[in-house]
Amino acid sequence: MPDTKALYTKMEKTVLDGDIDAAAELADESLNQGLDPLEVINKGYLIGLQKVGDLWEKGELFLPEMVQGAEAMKAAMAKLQPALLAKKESVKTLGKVVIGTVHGDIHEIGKSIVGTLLSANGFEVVDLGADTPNEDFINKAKEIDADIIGLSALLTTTMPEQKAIVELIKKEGLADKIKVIVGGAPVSQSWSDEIGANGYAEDAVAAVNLCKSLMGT
Ligand code: B1M
Repeated sequence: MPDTKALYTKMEKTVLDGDIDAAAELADESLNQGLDPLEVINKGYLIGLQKVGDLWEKGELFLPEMVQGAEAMKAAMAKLQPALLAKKESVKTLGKVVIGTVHGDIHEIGKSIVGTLLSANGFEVVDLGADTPNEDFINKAKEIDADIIGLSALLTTTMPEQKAIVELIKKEGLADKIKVIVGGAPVSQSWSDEIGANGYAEDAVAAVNLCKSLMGT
């Protein structure tokens, strides 16, 4: 019986060390062992990334090391994402979602996990990437006739972009048609209420449940 806990600890360390090759190799190993990719992300790599952020905040780690840790996390994600999508539960499209990280914010890992999990659960997802101009969300949503716009923000300084986009949607008279959900580490339910978004999700699983409930599924 493989020692899963030891594997998660090794994964955590690859992110702390910024070891891209080892992170990818361990992701392969976990897939070979048949482990759940979401659990692997949450219990392995993400713990490492959390620690990287904490150490950086304390000044015990420098920005290039935080970048390297994120690159290791992304290398693992590249291996695990196809496995997450392969678990697709529904053949019917539950709704169309345009997702991205807001303007001025280059954090993309959480948004990508949310987008992947939405796809895996039957949503049609267009991921606009990070640092996305506000109008791009609206234009893409109009173009594909989206039901939901998902806005990720990881910086307190970029949260106001979420508010600006909610206002833009109202100004364009699209609020009855397009729902807006918000998320990201500094975001909260009270912020969502304050800016008039249609919902807040704490993590990717909650985002799937929120989108399902907004679609009445
Ligand atoms: Co930056 N960074 N970073 N960073 N970074 C944070 C966010 C920070 C908290 C670190 C810290 O101080 N401890 C801090 C923000 C402080 C604040 O404003 N509150 C910070 C800072 C300050 C910065 C810079 C300004 C640093 C600098 O240059 N001086 C700079 C900003 C650049 C910019 O964007 N303009 C910067 C840069 C970077 C890197 C490039 C090095 C890298 C990002 C690489 C990349 O994404 N390609 C990076 C990283 C890796 C982090 C930490 C360590 C990890 C973020 C992450 O990916 N977490 C982070 C510290 C931390 O969070 N502990 C930090 C993992 C991810 C899965 O979680 O994104 O929260 P998260 O997503 C979750 C949920 O939030 C939720 O579901 C996800 C899955 O569970 N969720 C949603 C997210 N989006 C959602 C959308 C939804 C619903 C749910 O609906 C649409």
